[in-house]
Amino acid sequence: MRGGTSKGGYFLKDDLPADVAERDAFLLAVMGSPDPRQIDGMGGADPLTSKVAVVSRSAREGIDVDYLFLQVFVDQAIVTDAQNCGNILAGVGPFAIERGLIRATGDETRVAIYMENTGQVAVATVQTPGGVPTYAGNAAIDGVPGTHAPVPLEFRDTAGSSCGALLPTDQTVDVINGVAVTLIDNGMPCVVMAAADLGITGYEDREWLDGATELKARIEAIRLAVGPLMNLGDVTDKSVPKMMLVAPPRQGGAVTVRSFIPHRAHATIGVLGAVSVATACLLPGSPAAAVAHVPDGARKLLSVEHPTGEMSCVLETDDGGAVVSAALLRTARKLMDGVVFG
Ligand code: NQM
Repeated sequence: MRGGTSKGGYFLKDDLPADVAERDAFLLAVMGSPDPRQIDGMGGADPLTSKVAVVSRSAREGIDVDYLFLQVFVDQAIVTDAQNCGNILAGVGPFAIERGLIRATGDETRVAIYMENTGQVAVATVQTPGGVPTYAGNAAIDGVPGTHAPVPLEFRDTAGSSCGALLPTDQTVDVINGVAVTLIDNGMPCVVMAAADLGITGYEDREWLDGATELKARIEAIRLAVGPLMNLGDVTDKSVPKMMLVAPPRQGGAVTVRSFIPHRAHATIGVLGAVSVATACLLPGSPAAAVAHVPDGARKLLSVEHPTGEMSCVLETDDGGAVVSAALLRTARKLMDGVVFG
């Protein structure tokens, strides 16, 4: 399925080996990793198309399904559950209905999803006219051609999803290797820094960023240094934290972002990555706040501009200005249904 601007294999948990090492070996073979071209598998030779959702009926109170996200590295034999994925999340509701894990409840079905990677809950609303998921509709998201059925996603209490606190160092700004950064986790561990401080404009395209060897080495050095500070330990073989380079908006939005996830530039931006960057924009004195245009009011629409458009995040804040919930629009599409061989 395509979920948001990513694509992956969606599996029923019971269809996969229970043993983690066996499961991971199978998934590497399914995707064709490790190989930069993933020629012997289903992966698309890009971290954004080498993803897996493992879905099961939930035994948790008030929750419909459990979702475990797995990132299958393209060119290394690594399968990691150290990150969540809000784009792949968009396909979980329709998949669960298609596979009979839950029943549609009318023309729209709200699906409560427990995200096992971070122990948090998201609610997805799936279009189910006549009790059947539909993928056709009028919703457009940047980074995906055409229009599809809307899949709104709502998140609550995502602060500290993997790092234990919104600001794991308790500070809005840390200086790492001479660069001012905000270490933040509002659903996704992120390092937010001014693109200008890394010597770029922040408006470069993905191809240019992927070819910027020296810039990438500098960013990776910062990433490895902050891993332990963010309670993530040694992040050498992990796909977090995500590295977010921010600049002033150019299309009337709130902020512009170029993200490294972490070794390739993102074609758009991750869902929870965008929530985390948007949250950083609300922190006075942070590198993001210095470039962002933040609207007034407790309910804020922040348009996060990325290499191929924008992603709109609706953030609800409390009296103290802390973000209590986030909502975003995604779409998803079933691409094929069948048997894959590992
Ligand atoms: O941040 C890519 C994606 C993601 C993650 C990544 C995501 C999120 O776009 O919630 O969606 O950051 O590796 O699929």
